[in-house]
Amino acid sequence: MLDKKSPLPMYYQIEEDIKQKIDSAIYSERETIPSERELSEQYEVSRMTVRQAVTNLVNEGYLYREKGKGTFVAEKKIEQPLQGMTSFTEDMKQRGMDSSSKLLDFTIIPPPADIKRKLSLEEDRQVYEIHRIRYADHQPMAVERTFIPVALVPGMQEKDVYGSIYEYIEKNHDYTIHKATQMIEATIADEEQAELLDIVPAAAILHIERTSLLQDGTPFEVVKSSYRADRYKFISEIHRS
Ligand code: 16G
Repeated sequence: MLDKKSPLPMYYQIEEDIKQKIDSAIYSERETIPSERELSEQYEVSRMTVRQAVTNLVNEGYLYREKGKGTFVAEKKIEQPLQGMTSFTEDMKQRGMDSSSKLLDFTIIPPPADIKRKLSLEEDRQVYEIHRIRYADHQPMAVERTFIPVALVPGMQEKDVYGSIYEYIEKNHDYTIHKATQMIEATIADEEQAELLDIVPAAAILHIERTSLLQDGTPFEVVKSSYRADRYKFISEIHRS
């Protein structure tokens, strides 16, 4: 129950109480929470106070509203550490989730100028352009556009990229994947991305671009991906001393 004498505002105490109920699965993921009327009776506060708490939790991604249906508990975001250079397949495996991909396109093209530069390619070199939707437990998490020099990985075919590209490269060539630089930027989904990711247009997405190197310093991929911001958060550990 709320502490009416506390200096903490009522709406804040309600938020904390609802968060605690989500954590302890009293309110389960994808299920509705009680209505505003029920909550205001339960906490003995006005509906406006309840609405403020619920709106804050919606804005923070703990809850979501569906028109005419009510307010639901959001699924917990996947926490992705920004250490260690892992593949999507490895990340999902570590979490005990099932990973899969849908191949949207697999072509060989002359690289666009920025890709050519990032992959340090000479004239007339071609790249694979691989466009995939990545799923975790059958839910779309990201769309990825991967560019890999054909000369580095000759003979790669569509069937080789349904699973892990990193596994394919390391198993079929004498390569060790070493490190990458990665940029993360906030954007909103356009119509196409929204459809592929099963989110509403203009929903928040995280645009990530990775350029990866082999052990000998050769750049072997540039990946442009769009991750669902409602399902992903990136965590980094930082040290001061
Ligand atoms: C991750 C990487 C992506 C890489 C892919 C390989 C990020 C943001 N992206 O999705 O750059 O190409 O893994 O995954 O982490 P795979 O080996 O399962 O195909």
